[in-house]
Order: sequence, then structure tokens, then C-alpha cells
Amino acid sequence: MIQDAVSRTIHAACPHDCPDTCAMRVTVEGQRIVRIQGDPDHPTTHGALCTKVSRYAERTDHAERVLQPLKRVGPKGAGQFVPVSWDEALDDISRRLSDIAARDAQAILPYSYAGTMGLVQGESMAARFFNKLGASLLERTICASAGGEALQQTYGGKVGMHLEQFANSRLIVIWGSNSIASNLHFWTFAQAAKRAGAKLIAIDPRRTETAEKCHQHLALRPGTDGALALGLMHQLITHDWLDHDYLAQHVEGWPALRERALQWPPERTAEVCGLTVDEVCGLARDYGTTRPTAIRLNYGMQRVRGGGNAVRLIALLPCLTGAWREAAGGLLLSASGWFKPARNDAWLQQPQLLAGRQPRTINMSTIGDDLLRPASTAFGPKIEAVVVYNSNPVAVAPESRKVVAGFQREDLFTVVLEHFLTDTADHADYVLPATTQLEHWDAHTSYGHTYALINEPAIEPRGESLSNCEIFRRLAARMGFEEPCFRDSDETLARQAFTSLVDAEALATTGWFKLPLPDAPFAEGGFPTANGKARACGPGLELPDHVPNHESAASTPELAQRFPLAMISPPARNFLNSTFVNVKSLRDIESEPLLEMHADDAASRSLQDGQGVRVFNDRGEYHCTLRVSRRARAGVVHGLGIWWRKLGRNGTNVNELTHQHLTDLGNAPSFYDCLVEVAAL
Ligand SMILES: Nc1nc2c(c(=O)[nH]1)N[C@H]1C(S)=C(S)[C@@H](COP(=O)(O)OP(=O)(O)OC[C@H]3O[C@@H](n4cnc5c(=O)[nH]c(N)nc54)[C@H](O)[C@@H]3O)O[C@H]1N2
Ligand SMILES: Nc1nc2c(c(=O)[nH]1)N[C@H]1C(S)=C(S)[C@@H](COP(=O)(O)OP(=O)(O)OC[C@H]3O[C@@H](n4cnc5c(=O)[nH]c(N)nc54)[C@H](O)[C@@H]3O)O[C@H]1N2
Ligand code: SF4
Ligand SMILES: [Mo]
Repeated sequence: MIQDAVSRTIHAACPHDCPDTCAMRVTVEGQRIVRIQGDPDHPTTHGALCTKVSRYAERTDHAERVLQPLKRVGPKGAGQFVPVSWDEALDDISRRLSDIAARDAQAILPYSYAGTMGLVQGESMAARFFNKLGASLLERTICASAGGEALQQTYGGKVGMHLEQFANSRLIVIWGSNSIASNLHFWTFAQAAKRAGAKLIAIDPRRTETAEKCHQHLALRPGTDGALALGLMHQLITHDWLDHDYLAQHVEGWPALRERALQWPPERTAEVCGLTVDEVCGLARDYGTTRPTAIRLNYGMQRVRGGGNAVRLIALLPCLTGAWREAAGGLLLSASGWFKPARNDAWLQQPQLLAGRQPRTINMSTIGDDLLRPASTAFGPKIEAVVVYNSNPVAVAPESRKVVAGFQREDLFTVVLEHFLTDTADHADYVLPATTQLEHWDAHTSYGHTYALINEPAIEPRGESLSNCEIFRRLAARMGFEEPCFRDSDETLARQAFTSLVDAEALATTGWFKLPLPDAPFAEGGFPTANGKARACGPGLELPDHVPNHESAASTPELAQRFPLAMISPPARNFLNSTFVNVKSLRDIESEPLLEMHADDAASRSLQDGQGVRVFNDRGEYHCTLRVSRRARAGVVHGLGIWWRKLGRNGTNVNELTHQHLTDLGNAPSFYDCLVEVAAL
């Protein structure tokens, strides 16, 4: 029981899917949240939270929060529920799941992502539960697996520069990242570098708020980053801006990559990327002649068919110039691999509970197709039950029409653990009220920095809400799972989430602990590959190449004639994926669902700024408001994400238009590889 002391401040961590993973301090009086602030002592948080999370109390104490278990009474998807007791809900759910499991547990699918990034309320008790059950496994690809696989192939893991080191760089290439919106604390370091004289260059089809504040912005066509990287290599080679010694000692497959890059002179590169020759050559000169140079890559640019190959090529750039030799040089896409030896994953998830069974794997990015698939030898049993936690697939998964049709199946049993009645929760048979970060224990790693963090609960669970772990613990008990691991408490899980690499005492006293890592991790090679080298190609690894989009004038000319505009759908600054869309003060800033379009594209369609438009292709139609904008380049439109469907103009969002074709590596969705046409409503 949390003491009703006068005023207390506890250590917390921001749980959201954001590379910054801020250290927070939460001040409460009794059960009242008085203040949520960034930890001023934490070296990357700097005492500052973003607008979204500064208003976390507004989310936790939101009038529409689900605080009791709810049972469906209306038709599927109508969002009509009545409150029921926990006993009634859990008895019925465990009975339904047991019945299905008695036939084939693989017909049950857990569906989760990063609503919370916590090791505890993410995949700990939940994983134990589904492992014991023998449910289908979920391939968690919806965000980062193309780039993740590319880093794995190139560096041997998701590893990169220290965030803090960007402050000392002389050139920072912000590549496919709207840092001010999605990686604010990196931007603070980039600003420090800028003040010290560094040059900042943004590579992004959209003139984002970040691109505007850089010295230079290269607005390439979506999905052409691999070509740009090859074009840069061509210039690095022909001008001999190479670190020959680094290449010889620490890079595998350089001679073959060199041959391929020489096929990408600036004219060809510029043509494919939709840039000028001067832009390509200027970027190469800056990159080749400045020390130290750093690349901040983000996941936006890998949401296209060739996203994996593009990340492989970009990740090799600092190996060509030897940028890795300095602490303020190199690249950061993800730091999450540094935590591998620090996480007690096997203990948290207990894969041995599978007891030799090897359930099939379902890719979360093709949930639309998979929910509609009949049983077959190749697929296995039809999906009969879905248990959703930490995710909102009806809003965020591609090709919504199919996702919705799947979740509307009368014969599908759906349980959703949630804070709110999201588009997905509306389709549930049971909605179970989950706690927020202020009400539960957790332990956090980060994908943007190298600090482990602890999250202590600040208040008692609101209403009848329970933590994800407690819900799975109670279900496990009802289903007769007797292993002692099903009785580990949330606090035990949080305190034992890390190995001895993380100093538990530091975690308890300051709330965070920086992993002991060298400042310049690859100054002398030592990549976490088998031979310690960065890999361009070699046994079992083909050379990377530019892979054109699934949908483009070059690859699908007939389609491009009917749907000539390339649509990307990057995050809106005041939402986090589909989280916070229901927080009114944040929604008011984003105003309404928008499509940004270049003035020439608007003029050729006789469209005016501010008018209602329909954005469409063969998959569906999305209605929103047109914004004629300098942010858009000709031929590319931006459908800012990710609105709740039910708050949209015609009950849809951008994912009505996206498809389920996967990326070249990592089986990820290609959200930003999508052709559309736009017309007046
Ligand atoms: N405020 C806010 N912060 C967020 C999120 C959010 O929704 N809102 N989402 C979080 C999540 S889930 C993630 S994964 C991370 C990272 O999330 P990302 O999706 O990487 O987010 P951004 O930094 O906005 O980077 C996307 C940028 O890539 C650009 N882009 C799109 N296509 C291309 C392309 O083909 N090439 C290049 N070079 N650029 C392209 C977009 O215009 C956009 O500016 O951010 C997290 N932070
Ligand atoms: N068109 C388009 N689609 C995209 C993207 C895009 O850029 N464009 N981005 C993609 C990316 S990068 C990602 S990561 C995915 C994001 O997809 P998701 O991971 O599904 O992210 P959210 O939409 O934020 O939904 C998370 C849900 O988890 C809930 N939640 C939070 N904490 C808890 C908790 O402790 N317990 C429980 N039970 N629930 C909790 C929140 O209330 C929220 O509804 O979307 C992808 N979809
Ligand atoms: S969403 Fe990102 S920037 Fe905002 S508080 Fe959380 S970790 Fe920090
Ligand atoms: Mo993501």
C-alpha cells in the first residue's frame, strides 16, 4: 500500500515508444499527482519532458479512462459494453481460452507492441502466460525490424554512438528523422553542437520543423535513401575521402561494395533521388571532409520496400570514412542492442515453459490478412482468439479495411487490456482496465541512449485497474498454471529485470544507471559480429543495393498513372503513434486529420488550402483536410499520423490506404511506400 504521506517524489521512467526514454520524477500528495517533471540530474533528460508527457496526469486521470472490466453487449466493433466484475470477466475469459487451447492453443494469438516499453508490463508475465499456453508466437515487426535486421547484418547488433557524444560532432546528418517531434533530447545535443559551430543537414522528403532548423535540407523522394548512400560512396571513392586503414582492418566485403558504388555517379543518384547533382556532391564533400561526423538515422526511412538495404548502406558510410574512430563520429539508429547482456530476458519470459513445443509465428504487420485466413496446412488453425495489450492494431496496422474486417468476425474472441476505448478496444468482447506508468512497477532500457531505468509506482491503481502482469497472473491461476514463476510480483520482476551489469543500488537511489561502455565503441573495429568487422557482404550475406519501392512510377507505372502521389504518414508531434489522440489539449494542437500537399499538386487538381479532400487508392478512402504546404515536395503528400479512426472525418485514418507488403529485410510493413490520388470531397 502506498503511504498517504504529505508529499513524496519517486523515480519514474517515461514508458512510451520514444528513443528518449526520459527519467522522470513524480511528486504526489496522497493519491493526488502534484507534479511530473524530467529528472534534472539525468544526463540526457536534462529536466525536460515533451509536451505530451508533461500532461501525463491529464491522461491518467482522464474522464474517459476505462476503470472497470467491460463486457460487450452490442454488435462487434460498436463499442457497446456493460461493466462486469473481475471475477466474471476472468472466469469467462479463462474458460473461453481453455476451450480453444484444448483443441489447439495456436488458435490463440497475443498481440502487443510498445504502448509501454517496460520490460515488466511488456513481455514478462504475458510471455510466461502465452509460453505456458503454447499460443501462437507474435513476430513484432511493426516499427523497427527492417532497420534492426540491417544493423544486425552490418554491425552484428542494434548498437551505435552514445547520444551525449553528438554534442561534440562537427557535422550531424539527421537522416529520416524529425528529431524535434520524435527525439527531442537528441535535438538538445544537436543544438549544442550547432552552437559550437557544427553543421546540421536533414535528409527527409518532408520539410519538417527539424529540417527547417538545419543548415541544409535535402528533400529526396521517399524510398531512395539507399541510392543516395551509394551515390555518396561513389564520391567518397572518387575523391579519396576514405580511411583505407579502417576499411582494410575492420570492414568485410569492401572491394565488392566499392565496385557497386562506382556504378552510382552523381547524375544517376540525383535522378533517382529527385535531388540536384550539386546537392549530392555537396553532401558527399561535407561528409567526406569534416571530422568528426555523425549520422542520426531514424526509423522513418526504413518503412519502404528497400528500407533494410538502405539502412545497411547508410550504416556502412562511417566505416568508409573511419568516422567511428572518434567518440563524436559514427551513427546512431538504435542503442537497444547494448542492453542485451544487461537484460534478464530468459528469466522474465521463461521460454522453457514452451516445453519443446514450437508454435507457429504470426507477423503482427499482416494481422489484416491473417485474421481473415482459413485454417490450412501451411497456416495452421484459424485464429479464434486475440489478446491485445500495449497496442492499438485497428488504428496502427496497415490496410485497415482488412484489419477491421478481421476484428469484426463474429467468431473471433477478443480481449483488450487498455486504458481507453481505442478503435481496437471497441472491437473487444472484454476490455480489461490496465494501470498506467504512474500506478505500476517497471524497468526500462532505451533505444536512444544507454541508461537503464526503474519505474516505481507513484499512486495506487485508479478504479479497479490492474497491471498487465497482475491480469496475466490472475488468468494463469484460473487456468491452473502452477509453476512458481506465475506468482512473481511486479516488484520482483522489476527489481530482477536486469543482470548484475546494472548496479541495482544506483538504480534504487538515482532511478537510473549508465551502462559501462567505451566512449568510442568501434574506434578499433570490434563490432559485435562473429569476426569483429562491419559487414558489407561475405559468406551468407549479399551485397546491399538500392531497392525501389513496391509502389512507384518506376516499379508500378500503371498504378502510378492512376495514383500519382507518393504518400508518407509520419508521426504528429503531439501524438505518440495513436496514443494521446484522445487527450483534448494535445488533439487541439494537432487540430484535425491533415494532408500536406505541394502548391503545384494542389493547383493541378484545383484544390484549395483548408478544404475537405478524399485521399484514395484501390485499398480505400480517407477523408481529411488539405493543407497546401511548403513542407511537401511536389509529388509527395503527408498524411500525419496516427489519428483514431473514430475521431476521423469518415471513420478512417491513413492506414486505410497503406498495404501489407513487407520490407526487404525484417518482415516489416512499408507504410511510407504507398501511392494515392487526392480529390475534392
Ligand atoms: N512525437 C512523437 N514522437 C515519436 C513518435 C510519435 O508518433 N510522435 N513515434 C515514436 C516511434 S514509434 C518511433 S519508431 C520513433 C521513430 O519514429 P520515426 O517514424 O522514425 O519518426 P520521425 O523521427 O518522425 O522520422 C520519420 C521522418 O522520416 C521521414 N521520412 C519518411 N519517408 C522517408 C524516406 O523515404 N527517406 C527519408 N530520408 N526520410 C523519410 C518523415 O518525413 C519523418 O520526418 O519515434 C518515436 N517518437
Ligand atoms: N501509417 C502509419 N502507421 C504506423 C506508423 C506510421 O508512421 N505510419 N508507425 C508505426 C510504428 S513506428 C509503431 S511503433 C506502431 C505503434 O503501434 P502501437 O504500439 O500499437 O502504439 P500505440 O498506437 O501508441 O498504441 C499503444 C496502446 O497501448 C496502450 N497502453 C499503454 N500503456 C499500457 C499498459 O501499461 N498496459 C496496457 N494494457 N496498455 C497500455 C495505450 O493506451 C495505446 O492505446 O504504429 C505503426 N503504424
Ligand atoms: S515521449 Fe519521449 S520525449 Fe516525451 S517524455 Fe517520453 S521519452 Fe521523453
Ligand atoms: Mo515505432
